[in-house]
Amino acid sequence: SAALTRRVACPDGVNTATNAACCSLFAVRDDIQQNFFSGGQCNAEAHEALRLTFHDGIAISNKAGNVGGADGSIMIFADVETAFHANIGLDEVVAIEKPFVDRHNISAADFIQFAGAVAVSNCPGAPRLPFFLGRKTATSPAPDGLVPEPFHSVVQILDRFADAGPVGFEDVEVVWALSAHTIAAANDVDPNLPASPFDSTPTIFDTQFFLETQLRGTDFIGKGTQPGEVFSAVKGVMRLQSDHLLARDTRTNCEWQSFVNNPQKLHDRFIDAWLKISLLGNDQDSMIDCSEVIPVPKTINVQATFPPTLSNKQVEQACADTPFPTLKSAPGPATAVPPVQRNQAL
Ligand code: HEB
Ligand code: CA
Repeated sequence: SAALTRRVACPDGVNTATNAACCSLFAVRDDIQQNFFSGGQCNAEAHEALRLTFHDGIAISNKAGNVGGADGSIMIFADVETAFHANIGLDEVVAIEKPFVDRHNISAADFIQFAGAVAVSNCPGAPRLPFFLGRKTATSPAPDGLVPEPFHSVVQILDRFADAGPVGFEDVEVVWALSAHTIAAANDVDPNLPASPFDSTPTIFDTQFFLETQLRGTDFIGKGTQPGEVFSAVKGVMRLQSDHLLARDTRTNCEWQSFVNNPQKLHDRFIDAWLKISLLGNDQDSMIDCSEVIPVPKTINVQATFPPTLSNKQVEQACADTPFPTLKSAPGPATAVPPVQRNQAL
């Protein structure tokens, strides 16, 4: 639109912002892009920064009076929270992020969500996530047991999300949030195989995750099953039991399938679900919209495709209302998807 918005010049002499409070975020952004995400990559660190937004945010319970949420507790009380089983591996990303918090004028709570939004912007095809500034700071660690595990049942997972905050998450919103697993890998599910991606395109924010989890699983990525791991359909890809079950459960299967080859829906709904996670325990109306500081992601123009040698024949149709979309198969023989790369300098 051509609406005129009055902008303020930032003290850095380079940037302008709609709210002066957002000015300090430009330097934070440039620092993490350079020194955390290897020059704006959708690498392992970017994935971990996104996972951290979820594990800080979701740790709030309506049953327990809605204390916590996106309050930085996972960093402020890292010794307590990164020892929780569900937070396995997050000690590393917390340790990497901490010095950035220390050298900028930003709270741990805001930094975690800001870094996650910037991280996602590095993944081609991603939506530009909104960022609001001004979270409350944790005064105590979150209790254990609030972060879902891959070996939990669908009922356990949906109940946990429904209990997160005064409003909670509807079943479909859980599916929306799981779009995050399109840019994700597991380091600790099978400790012998770190960086095992959840779809064939872990550096691209596409709909392959929703497609590939609906295919008949044929093998483990490694030597055998780990708690929370099931057969995957693609060599080199790991499938979580939780994703497998949500793709098939009657409460969630049609929503799951609806994302296949629908990048517009993927964008719109992930923005909704992630924003809600990023604000858990906080009041959006009293916060400042600094979304303009988040970089604009590269766009992609791809059709969802079955991985080589696979087709509609391997779909385990779960949604009873709508047939699975008819899609092409990628050409060539089946090749193993490589592990996700990390920033060697960190
Ligand atoms: Fe997630 C990863 C689980 C949700 C984001 N996950 C992951 C893993 C697991 C999980 C197990 C692996 C780890 C390791 O490392 O080993 N999730 C899960 C569950 C759930 C989830 C159970 C519920 C259902 N996520 C989620 C959400 C989000 C996420 C919601 C956001 C939003 N994740 C994530 C990411 C990742 C993950 C990003 C990747 C990381 C890396 O790569 O490192
Ligand atoms: Ca992907």
